[in-house]
Amino acid sequence: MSNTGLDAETFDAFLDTLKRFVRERLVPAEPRAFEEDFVPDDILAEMREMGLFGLTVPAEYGGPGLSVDQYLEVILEIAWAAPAFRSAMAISTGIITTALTLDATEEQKREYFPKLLNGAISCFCLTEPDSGSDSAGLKTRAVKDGDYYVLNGTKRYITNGPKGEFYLVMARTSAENLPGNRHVSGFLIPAGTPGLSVGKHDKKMGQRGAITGDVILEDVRIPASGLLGGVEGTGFKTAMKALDGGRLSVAATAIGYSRRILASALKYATERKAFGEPISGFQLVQAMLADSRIEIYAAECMLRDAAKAAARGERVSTNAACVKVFASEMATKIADRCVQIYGGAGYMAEYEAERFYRDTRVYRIYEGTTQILQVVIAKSMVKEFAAAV
Ligand code: COS
Repeated sequence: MSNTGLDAETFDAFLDTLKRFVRERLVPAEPRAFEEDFVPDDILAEMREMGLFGLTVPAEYGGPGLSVDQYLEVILEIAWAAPAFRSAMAISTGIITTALTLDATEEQKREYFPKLLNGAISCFCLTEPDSGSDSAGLKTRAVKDGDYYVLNGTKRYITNGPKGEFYLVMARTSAENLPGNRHVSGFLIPAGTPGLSVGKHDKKMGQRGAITGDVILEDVRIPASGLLGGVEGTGFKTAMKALDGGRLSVAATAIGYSRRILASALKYATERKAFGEPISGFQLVQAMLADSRIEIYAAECMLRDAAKAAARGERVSTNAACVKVFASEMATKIADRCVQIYGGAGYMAEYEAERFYRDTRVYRIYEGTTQILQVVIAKSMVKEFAAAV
């Protein structure tokens, strides 16, 4: 992602258009996205038309080159709609573009950035059946064979897996674990490569339409030019750097969706009457509304602070982890309060409060669980302390 981004006027105009698009096109399309378990084709075409998949492609490769802080404002807006829409585009604009920008060869950038600008759905394949938090423990193997690599393994819970147009696959290029996790390398693999197949859409607790699934590699033979950056052993660091940005994006998603959830709770509270008056007049309901507003404001401040630092080119691993933990934990609390404010109706599937409750739960899990991120934060605190004494 660029450090400068679009000029303020152009960006503000784009954000206004996007806000309208989210409310007028995405929100009304939610029932269809749930029914089809993916973004409906016509909406996907409109998202591509708006260039949403290539927003962060750097200007020197023909993209608008949004800066990190601008990009996160986009995510805050998209996340007002059901997660399906953000999920389809944000792997391309987030983790994938970051990984390509930071670590791809020139040839890879020239091959893959145009695909993103054309709206390619992409996938980041790190997690496996036996490795989630312990991402360096992956088993997928890439073995060099002349000018080729041959990959074998299974990737699990891969966002957009069943619909990917290309995949960034993390695999081990050494059977043994190496210091600094240098046994992990990244590979760019187009869909349709023989031996690469995808599983069914996973059945999940929530987030209907935001699809995940297995990506299976059976003797997938790719030219050595598919090795990310052309160097073995750099994949883990690429993944971690890309995940720093990914965590900011998940935080923005959790905040954007929390705004929607709170708006829904507030509307219901002003309409629903009990004891002869709207329940928004009762102080215990007001406390739930107010606490939610306070937390959203705090999370927005954290996000914008970390985003500005990232846009200045600073490493934000610790603060990205802080805001991801805070915003994801917050979103589940706000969704819980929303159910409480809806009361009996909140437990019924026909009201949106029930869906919000299920949808938000995963924010505390994916792209780093709260517990792994606590480890990341504490480790960096100890390191800073040791360096200071
Ligand atoms: N930016 C740049 N470099 C980073 C980095 C970051 N954010 N995080 C780690 N590194 C580097 C380290 O500096 C180290 O390099 P050196 O050997 O040159 O010093 C190397 O990567 C190994 O780092 P570390 O020793 O911290 O790795 P660990 O094996 O201890 O793993 C955790 C760290 C557990 C934090 C990591 O595996 C992790 O984040 N797991 C969660 C993964 C995840 O989010 N999965 C969700 C699925 S992806 S959708």
